[in-house]
Amino acid sequence: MAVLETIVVAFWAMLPAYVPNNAAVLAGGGRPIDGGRTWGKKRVLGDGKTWRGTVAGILAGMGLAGVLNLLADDVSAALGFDVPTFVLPAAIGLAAGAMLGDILASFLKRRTGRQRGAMFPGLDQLDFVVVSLPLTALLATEWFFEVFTWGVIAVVIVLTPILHVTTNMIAYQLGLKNEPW
Ligand code: CTP
Ligand code: K
Ligand code: MG
Repeated sequence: MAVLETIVVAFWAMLPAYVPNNAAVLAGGGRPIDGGRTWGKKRVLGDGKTWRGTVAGILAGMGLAGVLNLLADDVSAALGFDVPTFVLPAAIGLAAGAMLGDILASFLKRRTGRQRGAMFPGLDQLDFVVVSLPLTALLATEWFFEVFTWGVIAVVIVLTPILHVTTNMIAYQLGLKNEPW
């Protein structure tokens, strides 16, 4: 695979995992998942992980996978190489895995004494990849190994932190997010 093709395929395949976090920021609010409960005097997850944000994030990621499926033929024809379409278990794995990774990251942040919104470099940028890729490999094994070649995985690991930092800075500048990370 050519380098540009690898980058485009990686970005396309990861879009259903990228969008949930941003959708959660827009939709978040209401009842926190942990219901305000603490563990060892610290919140289990904190007020930044809500049911509304999580459900909206998963639906946004899965919805986007559906839209990309509709566009795939035209985009592939225009680019001269195939972008992948998403089978349902892959869409679920990418979207739900992204939200689950973010939730697990908050769990770790609270256990290490970080308040809601505190920075955790590395974890903040890759939490959703660490869970969404293995979950997708589990739920849609054949699809996963067809799309996520080593080259694509390498691009994802490099591209994701860059995109994450950029989108969060934009969301912060627009007043949608409380912190620029
Ligand atoms: N959000 C949500 N539900 C989620 C994830 C995010 O409602 N599952 C919303 C919350 O309003 C949250 C905002 O999106 O404050 C930003 O998300 P994030 O940066 O992940 O949360 P933080 O507030 O920084 O909290 P934490 O320290 O736990 O990451
Ligand atoms: K986060
Ligand atoms: Mg945050």
